[in-house]
Amino acid sequence: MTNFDFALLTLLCLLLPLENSTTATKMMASLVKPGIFRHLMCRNNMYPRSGVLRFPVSDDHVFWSAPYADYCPPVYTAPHIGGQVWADPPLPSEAFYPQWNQLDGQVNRESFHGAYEVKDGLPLNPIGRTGLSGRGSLGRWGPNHAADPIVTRWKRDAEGAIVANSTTGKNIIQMVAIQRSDNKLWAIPGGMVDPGENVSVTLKREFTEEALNFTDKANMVEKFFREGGVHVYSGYVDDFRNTDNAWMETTALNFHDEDGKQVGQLELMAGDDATNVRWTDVDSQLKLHANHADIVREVVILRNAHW
Ligand code: RP5
Repeated sequence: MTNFDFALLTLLCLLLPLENSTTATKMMASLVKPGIFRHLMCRNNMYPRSGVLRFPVSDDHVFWSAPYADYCPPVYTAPHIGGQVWADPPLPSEAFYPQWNQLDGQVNRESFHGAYEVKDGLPLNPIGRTGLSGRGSLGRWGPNHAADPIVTRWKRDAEGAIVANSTTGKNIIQMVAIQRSDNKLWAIPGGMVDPGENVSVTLKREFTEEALNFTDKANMVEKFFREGGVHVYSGYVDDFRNTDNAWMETTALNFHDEDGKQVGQLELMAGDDATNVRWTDVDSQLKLHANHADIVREVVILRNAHW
């Protein structure tokens, strides 16, 4: 599913009245073609850091509207999230009544994709089945909101001239990528938005922690981020931790260092839950965690860079 599909899907959900939700689902199904559908990382595999195998879900069985009489996903919530301040209590509960589809105190339980359904007291993944019930290792029931800073510069040669690709003639853009310690995949250095936190704060904090390891460049980074990023994506993340009842969504902004004299010159240093960090050339071969490459592609389009 491309970002365009997501945008269209969101628009459809907003435009179609509730009584027409079946129509919306059908139109959504027609947009998402089996085989190219991006809901891939959270299906048909072993749940990370567990011995729990997801119940099989074929492309044809992803949507909740598709009958799947035998569907019987295991229930799994990672033991380590119990009692954590960043995690919800278990459900069902006599004492915990989340306010779905809205701001619940400081916790944002709204999805970028419109109102999600709640079945038997549990929120349903807006994209569809994942083969696993419960929260897995995600803290929140329903949407878990993250923020992803895509920090970019132009690739330059030893003389400082911008390097273009010889085939497309377009300039090559580079991004700061971190290697995640949990699945070893390269990724945008994003992180979770804390309750009540402004996304702009999350973006700067996560970059500083994961790509700079809190080094002494705080002032310069502060200024670079304050000058503003360009919004490129808000929506579902095809994250390997997603379940039928808990899933990742993100807001991604591009912070571009046009002359390469700001963040583009900083010495990167991996920190927090990143094991490596580097400037990475961006092109169509880029392989990243979840659907991060699709999100980065939006930056390529925005900057008219080589892909
Ligand atoms: C992805 O996981 C998001 O896009 C974001 O990059 C990241 C947030 O999770 P943690 O890195 O905090 O685990 O789904």
